Amino acid sequence: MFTPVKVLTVAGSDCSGGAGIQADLKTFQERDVYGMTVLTVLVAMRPEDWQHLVSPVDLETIKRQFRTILPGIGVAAAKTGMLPTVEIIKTVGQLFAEAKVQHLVVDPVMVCKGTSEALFPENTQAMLDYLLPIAEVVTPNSFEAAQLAGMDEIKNKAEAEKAAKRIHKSGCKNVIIKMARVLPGKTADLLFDGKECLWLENERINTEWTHGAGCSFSACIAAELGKGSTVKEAWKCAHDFVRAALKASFPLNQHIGPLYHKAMAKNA
Ligand code: PXL
Repeated sequence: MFTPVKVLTVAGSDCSGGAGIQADLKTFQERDVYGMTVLTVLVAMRPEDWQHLVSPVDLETIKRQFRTILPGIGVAAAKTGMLPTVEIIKTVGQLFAEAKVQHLVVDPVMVCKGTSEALFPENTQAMLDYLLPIAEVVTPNSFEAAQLAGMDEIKNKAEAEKAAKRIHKSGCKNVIIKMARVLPGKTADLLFDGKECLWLENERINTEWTHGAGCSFSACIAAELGKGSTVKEAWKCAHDFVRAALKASFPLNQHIGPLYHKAMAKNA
């Protein structure tokens, strides 16, 4: 009998299909794990200007979905994505703390591609209080890392290392900071595991169609941890997976373009 590796994402729906739950499920499928979902918010976009319209799911419905999966089914690993309110962050943190999931990846979503302002700035403290202490890995981009670390901005590698060390103090075991657009011509990811800073660097892929890259990155890490990889292995796999999917990304309309999740399998 086939026994799948079961992985959960607690995140928002991006009805355009590129980010959120939709990106997570596409990633889980590509990484050969069985994906399950707890929906926290529904995001729609105004067709004229692609402004994001956000409808949070009520707490009782979030709890009901969560309990279907934990304790109802069980998971090898889980990730969180967009959690739109302080109450939802707190509730999800408490549910995970009770459920004692072996591998939890927290993607501290604060901004969406296509919108410039931070979506929920007041949520940063709630993530530090309720989610980071129970996370095995947190995957901020440079903006989110600066917010979590209480810094103005991250402009170079030294500042990223400083931020990672500060964020690590919140109790999260591993901090991965994605520096996609900070260093000239390069992308770089930093992993700080409490002991050493490791860097993965590559030339930047020149595309504006990057929607869902962060979601897919954290989903891939969760999938690989669920299959038994170490954090370092899962990180490298996610880095390569997202790079391949970004090289083959495509526009949906004039506003938005997602990754092509099948790229690695097809060698596209
Ligand atoms: O890419 C961040 C993100 C995460 N989750 C949902 C989103 C977005 C951006 O649009 O809609 C549901």
